This record gives sequence, C-alpha cells and structure tokens, in this order.
Amino acid sequence: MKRTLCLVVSLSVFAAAAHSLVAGAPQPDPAREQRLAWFRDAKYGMFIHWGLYAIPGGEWKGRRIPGIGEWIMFRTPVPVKEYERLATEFNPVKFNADEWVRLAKDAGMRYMVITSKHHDGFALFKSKVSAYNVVDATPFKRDILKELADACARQNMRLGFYYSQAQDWHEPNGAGNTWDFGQDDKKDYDQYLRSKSEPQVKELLTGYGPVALIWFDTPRMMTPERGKRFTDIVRSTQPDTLIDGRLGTEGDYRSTGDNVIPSNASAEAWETPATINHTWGFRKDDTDWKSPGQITFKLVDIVSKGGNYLLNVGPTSEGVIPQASQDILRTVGRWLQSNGEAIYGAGPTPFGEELGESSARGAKNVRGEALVYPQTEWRVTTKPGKLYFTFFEEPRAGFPLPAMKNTVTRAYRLADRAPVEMKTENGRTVLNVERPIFDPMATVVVVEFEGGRVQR
Ligand code: FHN
Repeated sequence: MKRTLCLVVSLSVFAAAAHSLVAGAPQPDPAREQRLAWFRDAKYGMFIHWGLYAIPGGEWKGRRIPGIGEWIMFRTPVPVKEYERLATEFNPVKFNADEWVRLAKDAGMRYMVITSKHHDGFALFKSKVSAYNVVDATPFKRDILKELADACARQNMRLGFYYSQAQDWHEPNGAGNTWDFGQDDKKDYDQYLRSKSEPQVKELLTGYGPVALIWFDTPRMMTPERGKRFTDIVRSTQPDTLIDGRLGTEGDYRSTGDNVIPSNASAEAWETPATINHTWGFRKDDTDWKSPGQITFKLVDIVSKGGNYLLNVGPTSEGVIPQASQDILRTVGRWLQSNGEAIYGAGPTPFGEELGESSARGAKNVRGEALVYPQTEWRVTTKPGKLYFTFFEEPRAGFPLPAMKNTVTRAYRLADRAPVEMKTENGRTVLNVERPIFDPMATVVVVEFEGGRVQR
C-alpha cells in the first residue's frame, strides 16, 4: 500500500531528486523491494562512528587537527607504526552495549549501524585475517560487535555494519595511505581486497547473526567486477542483508552525500547519513550540537521526501555516547512517542509545493539543477486515507490545505487527538489550528480523507 502511495509523487519531482543523490542507482527488482520493506518503514536509524580515533579526539601531540575526527590519521598525517600504538591504549571500560541499544530505542530509532572497520583499518571485531582488531590488539580484548549484536537481539533492534571496503590506511595495498605506502595506482589493490576486505565482510556476515545492512563507503578504485565480488559475498551469505549506495556498484538503496537532504521527493529508497554536530568520530572540541527541533525538522523533511535519516553519534574512547547527544536524541524520541504514526511506515508528500519554490528566473546551481528556495513552515507525510501535516511554525489562522479532489472528513492533533476545526472556503478545506500552537517544536495535525490516496 505504501508503495502505491509512493507512486503518487510526480515524475518531475522524482527526476529532480535523482540528480541530488550519489551513485548506486538501483534498477527495479521485486526481490530487492522485499528486502527493503523493513528499511522503508523504519525511517530513522543510529549511525555510530567509533574506533581508535576517539582517543586523540581531534588533537595530535597537543596540536588541533581540523576536520572530521575519524580522519585524524590522514589529516596529520600519522605513520602506521605510530597510529597503531593507539590500540594498546584502547580500553573503553564504560562501554555497555545494552545502554547504547536502549538509547537508540528511547530515541525512536529503528536500526543501528556501527563502524566495524573505518578507513584507519582497525576492526571493532575479532578477525582471523587481521590481528589489527579490538580483541587481538587492545587491552580491552572484548568483541564489541558481538556484544552489540547480542544486545540488539535481546532488545529487538536491527543492526548493520559500516565497512570501509576500499580505503584502509593500515594496509600497504589498501587505498588512501600515500604517506607510508606511496601512490594508490602503484598498489596491488586486489591483494588487499582479497586478503582483508572481502574475508572481513564474510566474517561480519557469518559471526554476528542477522545483519540488517552493510554500509560500504568511499568506493575508490571499485570497478564493477570488484563491486560484484562484494555483492556475491553478501547475497550468498545473507540474502536479506541490504547493501547501501556506496559500494561502487549498484546497491539496494541510494545514499545521499553526507548531510545532504535532497530538495524533492523520490519514490526510490534512499538514506541521508548525517552528523549531530560536525564530526562523525568523537572530537573533544566539537560541541556544536543540532537542537532537537532541528533534528525533528530534518527527520520529518526526509520522511516527507521518501527517505531515511541515519543520524550519527561519536562515542568517547571510554565508550560513552556524549551526554549532549543522548539528551538531544531522547528529546526527539519523546516527540516520536506521541507523533511516530506520522513517521514510521509513512509515505512521502503527495503535494511538493511546501518544500520550496523554484527560482522564478530558472537559475541553476553548479550541477545544473534548478535552484530551489526551501520553505520550512510545514511538511506532510501520508498513509492510506490520512495526511499528517507537521507544523514547525504556527500556521496562519486559516490554513488552507493544498488543493485536492478528495473529501476531507476529519482533522485532529496527533499527540492528544484533540479535534481541529475545519471549514470550506472556495472549495478548499481550511484548518483552524489552535493558538498558541500545541507543540512549538513540531505539531502534527492528521487530516482524514475519502478515497485512500490524494487526487489532485
Ligand atoms: O570518509 C567517510 C567519513 O569519515 C564518514 O564515515 C562518512 C559517513 O558518511 N563517510 C565518508 C565520507 O563521505
């Protein structure tokens, strides 16, 4: 049913969106649609970037290294032999997998994705093919992914693994480390893929129960043939596991650029990975958090365009998710407790005019896309016979619904079911949303209508 609703998004809206998303465009495929069913419903997930880089936290030998925290080895740059020593210090004694999963649940998130191995090459799981992992190389010795997988199983949470398939700054033949190992194009890249990357992906798919998805990233030097080797491993080991849009060959859904939210709706499955401050891996100096209101807006905006929001936290080297992140996530989670019906399993907007206005003079951005001036007053999501209008600002006293042919039967606030007055003016339904607005952060009004789906 939801998919039927997706199709009401106009073709022009769909075409415009296709340009704002990165490569990995999936072709229509019924088996894929089946695999994607949970993902399309889930809408909101927790991304976790955690690794050795949490120890320096953006600072190397007293020097502040600008940029995202998990790139410190590259940005400094730090030789492998020196960076490796961080493993001997990695002892996150406050790590508690159940607490992390509990936080994701409180936040209203429906899946979690953790960096099993980021570009620095260090694995958060026991690996037979590389001793550079949390069990063999640290005093902690505990398999973090195992503990998280068990906690997710206990608390009924889907778990996926981020895996940096191409960049591996620890390996002589992995992509990215030019300061120790020279130019990438001189490396025996397939040697690295076959000896570490591919077998580790297999380990992830065989040792940790059902894997919701593998989140590949930065597909440098990934030819279709190399990509297919990974796809074959995933499909032959866990056929239901999703592949994101950054393998370098076709995935199951599109991944946008980091923190990029497309201007328009799209019928295909897609996901925005996003930071809650400005880094993925922990940085001591980054406390510029997005507010719960900003996060809520982004979530509703994304869902109203047919996508998923994968919001990141960067735990400290002790294993603690920064308190500020926790507080923000829980505030949004409380909003979701009373308004989640507008999010989970909801389809995109059948309108589109609320998203923004195209430049009157046909101005284009650098990529040749039509410039859209975004509007942020309200968004709408859908279920059969229902429209969920989320207001981020108090709407004008008489709020005219976008033109539609269906008869509107009822309107009420989602959080407390209080009726919302309606009248008809010039053939349009007009809502009288109570002032001051019920929840200034985001108030959802449900509009019920006849006919199942919107006819314009
Ligand atoms: O280089 C990575 C970065 O560290 C981070 O993991 C993000 C998350 O989407 N992905 C890459 C950059 O796009």
